Amino acid sequence: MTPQHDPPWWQSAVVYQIYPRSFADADGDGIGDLRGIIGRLDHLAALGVDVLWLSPIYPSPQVDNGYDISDYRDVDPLFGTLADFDALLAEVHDRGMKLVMDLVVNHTSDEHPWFVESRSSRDSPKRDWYIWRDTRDGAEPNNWGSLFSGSAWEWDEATEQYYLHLFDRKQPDLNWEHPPVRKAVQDIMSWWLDRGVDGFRMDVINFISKTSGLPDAPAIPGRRFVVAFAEFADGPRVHDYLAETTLAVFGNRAGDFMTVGEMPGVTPEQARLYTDPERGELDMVFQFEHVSVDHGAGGKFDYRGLDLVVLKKALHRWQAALADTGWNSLYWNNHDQPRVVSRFGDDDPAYWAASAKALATILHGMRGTPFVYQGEELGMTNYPFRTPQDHADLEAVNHYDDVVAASGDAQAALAGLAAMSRDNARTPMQWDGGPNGGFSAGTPWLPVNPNHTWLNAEEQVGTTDSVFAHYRDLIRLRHDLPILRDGVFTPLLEDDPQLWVYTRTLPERELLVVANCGREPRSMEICPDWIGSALLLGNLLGTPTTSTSAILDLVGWDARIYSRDS
Ligand code: TEU
Repeated sequence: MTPQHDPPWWQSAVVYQIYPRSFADADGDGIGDLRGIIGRLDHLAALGVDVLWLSPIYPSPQVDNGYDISDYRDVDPLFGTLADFDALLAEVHDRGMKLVMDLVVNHTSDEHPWFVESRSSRDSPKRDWYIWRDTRDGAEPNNWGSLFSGSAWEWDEATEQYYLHLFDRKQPDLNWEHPPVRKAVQDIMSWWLDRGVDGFRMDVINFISKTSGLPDAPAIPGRRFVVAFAEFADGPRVHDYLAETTLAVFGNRAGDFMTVGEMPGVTPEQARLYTDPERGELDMVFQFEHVSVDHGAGGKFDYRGLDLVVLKKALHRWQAALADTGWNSLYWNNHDQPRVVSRFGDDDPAYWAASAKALATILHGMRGTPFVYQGEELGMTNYPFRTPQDHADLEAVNHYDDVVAASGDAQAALAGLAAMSRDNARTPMQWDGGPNGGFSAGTPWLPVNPNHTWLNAEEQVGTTDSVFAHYRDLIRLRHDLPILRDGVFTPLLEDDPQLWVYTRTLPERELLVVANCGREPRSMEICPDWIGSALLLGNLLGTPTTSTSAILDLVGWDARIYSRDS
């Protein structure tokens, strides 16, 4: 039997996120599917990842690409069948990997039978499953805005009340205060665990408890609706709900599984509570501070570019906050974020590979569980979006329509979308240089990035100095070196606008991670203890295998991990 105090398995694991719609299309309809994933599992085994997280595959009207679920216990025919799912799970387990599901239970689709029943009449037994309110002075019940533009309330003509939707109007929020809702969620989770899955990524799970009375958010001049994070994120009963769910679903088997809660707006103080193992809520959370550093005052599409010091401090704050209690997730990318090599790196062909590897080195050297989003291991870049019609995502389309309706600057809006649109992450996986990048024999639902002719898996897997090889090496280090799990994180040169430097320390060993986050060469003085230490991993060919002097000369986007016994 494993002693209780052993570190949980997911602290030395690396997770890989699959966005099924864009990963691999086996049936040629232009949309990825479960059979497609099965056909590409060897790519993931070669990369060495431990856990696969599948973005939603459940039946859905697909207004938000499956984050609007109409049946929690089946597979959307777009992606296959439950039998395909069972086959996928078996193949994943055969390769020694695990699989976690995306659980979207802050809201359902408005086409879910629960909501259909709920809206059928004010007396419906399911009325209280959602959040219904009367008008206030003939208008919306409060000033909350949807994260996808406009009001967070939708008027229901038939029953003459509004329902709350923090996202699209086709994503009504569930009422977690109503005990049968919580029981229904637990039953869904148990159903998937019985099928053999290894855990859950829980969508916007810090939004499930709203401030009682649903008060107005402080007004913002010039805005009718306000995205009221303070009123719905980390609300009064969220910790109770999570502890109750975890206990009911996992009981004393929690250690076998992995849970990660997606939490826009979460503070480090809250995250310590969510991830304190003593409290039995979640294993880790996705925080958003480091992926919000380039947002201007007008929001994410008011993109203002990168300040490296701000980015460093955001991530360092989280390293410090969860050093003693709780656990960090580490991510640059997911299906909601632009591609990191274009965003914080340099996707000019001269620096593309080095900067993709440097950013990977920085993230994977930190304390926490790293997440790799599909295509990140190849250094996939943002898409060259130009016209409004290029965008498929409802967030982008709504934003553009809002700007045009307000007769704002449409050109600036397009530039913001090009930099920040979620579609940047959602273009198909680039498997090879052939038609549609090897993603589909049909017409892909979003175009494949034209750079697939040279940026693709076939070029990189098996090539020693590829971005893929670098990710594979980082993942191997994570498995081999307990210091990457346990070592104390200490930032250095925090105010340097170009160098990213930190150490990881255990009593017997120390790692030094250095990265030059820019094109210009930089020299850096290291303390004498580090002279003669071994290069564990570098991102450029020809870096000397030991640090021979007190000065490290770093070329553009040079990144290195040194190791020494202490
Ligand atoms: O995202 C939650 C969320 O608030 C953001 O990531 C959001 O998508 C974006 O940043 C708005 O600017 C989760 C899912 O990851 C996302 O795909 C869904 O659209 C959303 O919840 C609703 O389920």
